[in-house]
Amino acid sequence: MLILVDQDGVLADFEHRLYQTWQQATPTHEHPGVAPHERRHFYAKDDYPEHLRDAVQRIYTAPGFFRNLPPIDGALDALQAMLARGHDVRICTSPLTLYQNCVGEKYEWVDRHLGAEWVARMVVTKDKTLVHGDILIDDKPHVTGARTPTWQHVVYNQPYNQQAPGLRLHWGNWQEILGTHPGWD
Ligand code: UMP
Ligand code: MG
Repeated sequence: MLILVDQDGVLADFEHRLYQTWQQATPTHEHPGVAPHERRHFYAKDDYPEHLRDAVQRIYTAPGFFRNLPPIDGALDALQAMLARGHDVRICTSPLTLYQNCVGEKYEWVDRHLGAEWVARMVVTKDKTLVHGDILIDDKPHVTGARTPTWQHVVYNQPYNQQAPGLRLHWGNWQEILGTHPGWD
C-alpha cells in the first residue's frame, strides 16, 4: 500500500510545543493558554479569544518553532515498521502560507529525526487530494481539496477532532487499525 502520513499533529507535536511556548511567553493574567487536552478547534488560534490570535500565530511562525517540535511517542518507530512491512510510506504535509520558517524547518525536522532517506519521502502540498495514496493518516477532521481523493482518510486521534467519523488511529493501536484494511497483508 501507499501510505501517506501527515507531519503536524501526527509525527510532530505541534500542540504541546505551542502550549509550552505560550506559557513561557505570556503573563498568566492575560490568558493561561489552552492545554492540549482542552483543544477543540483544528486551528489552535480558534481556541483563543480573538484579540490573542495574532499572538498565537506569532509563536508558530517564529524561527525555530517547527524545527524544535518533539516527535509524538511511537510515531518514528511506526513509520519504520510500515516501511519494513513493505509499504511505500510518504510524509504528506501542508505548509503554512506564512512559509518563511515553516517549510525549511519541516525538512530539517525530518532529516534530524528520520534521516535523508525520509527527506526524499516528503510531499509538501496545500492540497492533499492531489496526492495519490491508499491511506492518509491525518489529524485534520476533514481533509478536502480540488479533487476526490484516491486515499481513505484514517483520522489520527486528537482532542480537537473527536467529531470526525470513521476509523481513529494513534501510535498505540495503529497495527490493529491498519490491519483491518484490505491492502495491509
Ligand atoms: N496549523 C496552523 N494552526 C494550527 C495548527 C496547524 O496554522 O493551530 C498549520 C501548521 C501546518 C498546517 O502548516 O496547519 C497543518 O498541516 P497538516 O498537519 O494538516 O499537514
Ligand atoms: Mg496535521
